[in-house]
Amino acid sequence: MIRTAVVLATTLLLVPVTAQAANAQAANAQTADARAANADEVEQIVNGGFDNGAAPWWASSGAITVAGGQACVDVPGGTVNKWDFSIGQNDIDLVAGENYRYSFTATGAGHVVRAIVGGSAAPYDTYFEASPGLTADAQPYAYTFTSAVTTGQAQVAFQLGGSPDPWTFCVDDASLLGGVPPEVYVPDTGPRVRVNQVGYLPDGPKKATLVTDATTALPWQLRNAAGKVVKSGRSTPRGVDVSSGQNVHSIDFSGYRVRGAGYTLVADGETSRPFDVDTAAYRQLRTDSLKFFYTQRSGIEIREDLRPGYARPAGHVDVAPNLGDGAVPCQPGVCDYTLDVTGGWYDAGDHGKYVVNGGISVWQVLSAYERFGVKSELAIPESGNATPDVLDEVRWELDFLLKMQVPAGHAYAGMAHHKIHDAAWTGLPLLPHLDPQQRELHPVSTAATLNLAATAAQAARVYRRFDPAFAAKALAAARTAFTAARANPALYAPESDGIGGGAYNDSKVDDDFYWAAAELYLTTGERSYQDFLLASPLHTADVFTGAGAFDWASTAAAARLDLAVLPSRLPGRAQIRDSVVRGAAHYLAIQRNQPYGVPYAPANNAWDWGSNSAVLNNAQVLATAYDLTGRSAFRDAALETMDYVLGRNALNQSYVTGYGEVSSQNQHSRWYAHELDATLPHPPNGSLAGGANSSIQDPYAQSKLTGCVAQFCYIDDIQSWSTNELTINWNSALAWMAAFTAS
Ligand code: 9MR
Repeated sequence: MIRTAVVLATTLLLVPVTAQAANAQAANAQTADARAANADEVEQIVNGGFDNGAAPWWASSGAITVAGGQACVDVPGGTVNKWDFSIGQNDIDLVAGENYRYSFTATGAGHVVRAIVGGSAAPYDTYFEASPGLTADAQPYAYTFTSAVTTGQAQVAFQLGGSPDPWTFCVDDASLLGGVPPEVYVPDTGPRVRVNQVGYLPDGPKKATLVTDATTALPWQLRNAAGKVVKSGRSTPRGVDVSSGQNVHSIDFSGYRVRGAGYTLVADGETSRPFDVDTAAYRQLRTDSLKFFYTQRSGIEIREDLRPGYARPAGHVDVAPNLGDGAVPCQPGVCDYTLDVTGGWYDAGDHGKYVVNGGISVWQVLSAYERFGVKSELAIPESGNATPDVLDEVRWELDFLLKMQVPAGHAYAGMAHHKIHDAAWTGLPLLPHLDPQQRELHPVSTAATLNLAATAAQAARVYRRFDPAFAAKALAAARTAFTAARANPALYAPESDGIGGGAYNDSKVDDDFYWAAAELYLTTGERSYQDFLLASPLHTADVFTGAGAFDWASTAAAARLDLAVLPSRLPGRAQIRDSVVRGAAHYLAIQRNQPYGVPYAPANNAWDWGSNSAVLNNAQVLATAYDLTGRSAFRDAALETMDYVLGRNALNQSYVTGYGEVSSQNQHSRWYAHELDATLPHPPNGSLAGGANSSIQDPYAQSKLTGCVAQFCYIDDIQSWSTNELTINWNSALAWMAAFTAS
């Protein structure tokens, strides 16, 4: 009966399960009755108690058996996606901004089900989802969320597919109660003294942030692992920090330089999480952040001996149920050929491969190589050959990018397809080799073509020493791509093309033209590319005005950094260098204003999707200015940025898996889906989470974080794809800055 469900849900949510709770049940029942009588809380599900047979519930196939007041279905084995078999109910009303409590009792030993509230017709948007692991006994489950939509056509459904073997699912007391009070999610942020939980460089800046109500300076003490006070001082009150809404002080113990582990900082009666004063962890982070890319590889098995715990069969190599990337057709009507686009890196937690995002990632890792000569041993299949591991790793992606170029003899020859991914979004978890979806090439785009031109030109320069034939092939492809882009300068990937994969829409390509011309010029020294880039209005523009200096969509700063740093005979080098230094000064000023030491302050305090990469990319500008000027203020500012990423932040957690006492470990990924399936691993150490995102586009984050202030708009849950995904372009930023810090 529905009323029973209300009582159960209320009891479970508000009162710990104790004897007291049982005694309180009658009182709660009265409260629930009173609320129902006030009509504040309205049940949206019909016959959720299955007291009147099964209608209006439906199942994908087969009968719903109702016995003993609960409903059961036989779930067939051998399906792949969760939604391949469902039981649900349609015609549910939702009102935007209203809070709902979704609760049910379910049985299904060992099976993780996807319980959703979503659209009942294409495109089947998900408004809320949870993935409870069921047991052999009936257990109650309850969740509260805020609807982002108003509709009369929602559905509640239990998606039960994806098991190789048949099993039985039973459900009772299904309830979707509207008008409930919002659930206030309070993150566990631990001690109020916020530090870089990994460590500070012995000769680097050492700053911390204290969250306190105090408005006057407070004493602090630095303690070593034995608890002995080794330094002390007084904090600096900073007022209310906009990025967190907290009243904070800053603490500076840069003068302390003695190497060691297990230090803590004590202030206002709180003891920070422990940290090192050392460089060793950064050498490891440089390696781990680069090792990330091997486990993102498509088209090759991941070897157990190279990545213990992360082995998996090759993904998308034409072995069932994969349809494979060996001969991928275009979306209907887009082209009449197929391409072999095997290989490359999966972009993120999805199975898509995107040229624009591949481009900036390749550029940044190769840039780290060009700047630092990274020689890390990455334990990849190619280790031990004559080429540095980092270049072998990037080659895996470059070969894929080259395959995305339209061959001669076809329409748009020389242009690059924007992306290749599944026709429809796949669910979680789903290992790459188990993806059954049709793969499709999407139309060519100017942005993708210029990403190919820029990175292939850069590759021609970097790989010349190791593989002249590949370098020549890459340069030819880059030239062809640049010419093709000039002939087709306005083919834009649209925002609407986001089904089954990300859109990566980009209709501003003057930056990509500038970047491609710059890389072609730096590699060839040729006059035509020089003339083109000098004529670009971007060449003399301030390209460091964005909240983040560059990203997959905005690449002018990538060009500017390379033109400033790499040798060339380009006229006006001094002005180019000055522009980078001025850009860095801008981010330095922002950082000094931020009590958490982050060189990032977006307009309206609206932190962007993947803010951690914006933060780290800005640090790359700071680090480059240090290279150009030798000014320690820039070096320290770049180093201090790592503090934010590694724990000196409002949530008191590191965003890099395995680094720091508390770190992100449930990033959104279809194969590092430990949170959903205990037999799968967490992401490997050195994986960066996207980070705080004020727009919280995913339903899970919305259910927990609605109303959040900037830094608090993050949750370490696999369902939160808008705050907690991992991607190649975010890890490339981490790798660059880890290399800088380690050097
Ligand atoms: O990183 C991308 C972010 O800048 C965009 O705002 C967002 C929405 O278009 O997409 C992000 O990229 C995702 C991509 O579309 C698909 N793979 C996962 C990426 C990270 O979430």
